[in-house]
Amino acid sequence: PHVAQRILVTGGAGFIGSSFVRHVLDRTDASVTVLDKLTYAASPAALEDLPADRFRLVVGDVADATVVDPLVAEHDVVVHLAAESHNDNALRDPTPFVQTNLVGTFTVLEAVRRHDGRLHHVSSDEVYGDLALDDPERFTEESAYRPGTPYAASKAGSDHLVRAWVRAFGVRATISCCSNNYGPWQHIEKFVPRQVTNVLDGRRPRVYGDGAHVRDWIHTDDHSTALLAILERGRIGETYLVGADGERSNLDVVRTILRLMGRDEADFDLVADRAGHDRRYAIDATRLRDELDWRPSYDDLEAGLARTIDWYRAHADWWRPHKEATEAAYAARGQ
Ligand code: NAD
Ligand code: TDX
Repeated sequence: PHVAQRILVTGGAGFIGSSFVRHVLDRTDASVTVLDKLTYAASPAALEDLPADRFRLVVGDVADATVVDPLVAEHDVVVHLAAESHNDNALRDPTPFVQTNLVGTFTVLEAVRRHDGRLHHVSSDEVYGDLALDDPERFTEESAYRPGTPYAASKAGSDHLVRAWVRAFGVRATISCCSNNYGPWQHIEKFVPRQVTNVLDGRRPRVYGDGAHVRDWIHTDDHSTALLAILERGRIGETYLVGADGERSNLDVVRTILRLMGRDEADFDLVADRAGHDRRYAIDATRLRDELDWRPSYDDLEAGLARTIDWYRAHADWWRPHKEATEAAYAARGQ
């Protein structure tokens, strides 16, 4: 497929960014520069063995205009993923969320405006708030912004900046709001890899509150193909919701993980709930499917989870050094 020749990917050393970079290099002839601060959440190992003539990593802060401006000038498109991404961390200290997610996005927008670039901004379904468990509705591009968590508010604010820059300054930008991703290279602070690595380490999975909370799961490979479709065929100024009809309760997911790993399905603990815990997210991705002809390749969450479990089993060298400290931070909050 044809996409612009030179793509700048912010946050490209993270979970979704690194998947997207590998997709671009595999499926197009574009070259990629990653700008990443290499925070605790980055996985430079996910970017090893990429073709040196088409790939480069620049270590720097997306909120630093002296770094961002010249990079944006050198590229045809910016795909902006750099963000603080974990809700529990934002409850402990929201400072870097405001700095990176808001000031960082502002910095990118100003550079794109100055150099007349094209921006794709990667956002989250959390900007729409949450739904009741029995609500027949799902989020659509027309849903009202109603963020309920400090992380979601920082992402919603970044989306508002992008929309205003499109309208007021004619910046050429698109936005996507995706549901919960799972797959390889996801930090073990997040729900699926935390529970999988708990089981691999002989710990019991830990589910917040009553566990009835619903998330709409999508494999990160499918998020990456959606981002490519939007880059190739998306309409400037539009928002696209990305989801793969994967609504499941947290209880259901943890029981599936336990079963796939050969353990008793009841072998987990209910622990202290997350403050302001959103009840349910659900995406209606009709626009993406109909307008851009996108389809997910994983339509079976159980099969996707099985492959993900195998991946974590095979990559203990990557995650195990971080396991103790990640669990200690949770334990301090009774989670
Ligand atoms: P991640 O935490 O795995 O990766 C984020 C990356 O951004 C890391 O490599 C980190 O080093 C980098 N980064 C952080 N602050 C930076 C800064 N100031 N300057 C430069 N780089 C910085 O996150 P992820 O799960 O891969 O999410 C990527 C994007 O997708 C985020 O914008 C997130 O809001 C969005 N998103 C995530 C999900 C999900 O389920 N994980 C769902 C929808 C949207
Ligand atoms: O140990 C846990 N136990 C538990 O019950 C953890 C870490 C989470 N949970 C629950 C909270 C949520 O209901 O599991 C669900 C998923 O939690 P997270 O993995 O923290 O994801 P979430 O808060 O839903 O946000 C995710 O999806 C939207 C991403 O982290 C965001 O970056 C994305 O924008």
